[in-house]
Amino acid sequence: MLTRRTLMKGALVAGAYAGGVGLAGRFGGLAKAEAPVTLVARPGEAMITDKGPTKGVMTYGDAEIPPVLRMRRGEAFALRLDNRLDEPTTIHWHGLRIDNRMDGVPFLTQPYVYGGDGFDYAFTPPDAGTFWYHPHCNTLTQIGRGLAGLVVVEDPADPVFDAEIVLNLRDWRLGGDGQFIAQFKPRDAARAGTFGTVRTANWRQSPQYDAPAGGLVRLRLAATDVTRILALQMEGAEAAVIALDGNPAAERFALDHLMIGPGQRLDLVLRMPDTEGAVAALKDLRGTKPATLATFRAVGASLKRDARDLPPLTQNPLPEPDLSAAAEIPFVLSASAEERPKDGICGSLGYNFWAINKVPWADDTGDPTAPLAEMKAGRTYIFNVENPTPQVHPLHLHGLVFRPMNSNKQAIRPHFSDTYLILPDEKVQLALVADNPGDWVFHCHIIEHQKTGMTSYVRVV
Ligand SMILES: [Cu+2]
Repeated sequence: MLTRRTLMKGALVAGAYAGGVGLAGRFGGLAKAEAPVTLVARPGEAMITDKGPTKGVMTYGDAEIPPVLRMRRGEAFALRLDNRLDEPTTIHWHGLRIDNRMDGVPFLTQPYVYGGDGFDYAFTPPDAGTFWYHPHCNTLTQIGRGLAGLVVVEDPADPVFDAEIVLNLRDWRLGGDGQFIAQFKPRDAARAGTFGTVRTANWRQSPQYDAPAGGLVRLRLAATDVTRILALQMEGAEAAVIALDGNPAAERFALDHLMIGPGQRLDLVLRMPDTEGAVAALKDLRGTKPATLATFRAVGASLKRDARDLPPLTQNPLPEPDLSAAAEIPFVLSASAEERPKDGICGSLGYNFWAINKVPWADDTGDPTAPLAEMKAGRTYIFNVENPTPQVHPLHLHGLVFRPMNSNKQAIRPHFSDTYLILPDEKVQLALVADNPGDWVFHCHIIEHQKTGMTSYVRVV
């Protein structure tokens, strides 16, 4: 019997593959020809719960969910943002080491894009991997209501998988009727942030994807939520991490309660069960109630692959820090408590609860504070970051990549990243080469923390 739910599930599984392939043709193909792609930011509605459409959603493109934008490493990509929202917006390309003018931070790197206006983004991604895109204006509302999509930068030399599944992991702040409720509570913004009420993967609650039995699946996932930190585990199948935050892991390792925060990405190799119909589940084990984020069902006769036969990913051309000649810069996170104007062009939450080096940043204004540091292009720097606050903070640096080192709280796998999840009472060093000129924002990616002061920027000249 066909119920509405089975119809939706059927459409969803078809969409997982058709969506990927269709968009590769639409975006990847056009980008190769260097014809501009237009991406419309617009209001909409979406079937997130079984209570009927959620109204007041914000999305990109024609479909309900923002498209996966596919690019190729070293090939020019161009996209025109067409803003049909009735408020200003921009696009930030999270993790892509591109020209500062394309970074999407209002005032600091580009003008606000008002409703009815557009902006042309054009760049050549230097690194392959899994990234994402989102606004950098009125961010709590705009990401909270839907504006977050994934970017896949392909490298033709990467190993071939039997399937690829892209997962956009996020929550929604919805009431029992499936409609938006207040996006945040001030007392929670001063703590871990305000949590969503409905958890989704690709805007569906615990969706199921089909993949070849015994096959190797490349699972690309991004934590795009404004608040929630995840502890990920795969049940019912082997899964190993092959890339962290876009860049290949030095050695692959089993996925075992791995914590990732807003802004972070993981690439996994999932070895599907051999038995047709067997189901593997991606779970979040953080917090009191474990959640199944998505499931993967084995279909067909087993391909009998062995994950050990998979060659490593191609390395990205990342600048290796020269620690013998590094200058050190201190960054101390702290709490703050003051009111602030509620009328920012890109939205204000009305408070400062947080600061970096005791300065709460009035972000999204035309009058930012001075940069916290000025770095000379080509030199190595070490950010000595301290978190004396009782909260975990996913710290994101635009435009540059760093190597985390020497934490007093956690073992660090050698890798390059753009987002570091710093624990309470942790001190860590982030080593980087300042090889990309411009003003680069450094902020917490728990958006309520970002928007209430935990934001700053560094300048590379
Ligand atoms: Cu934070």
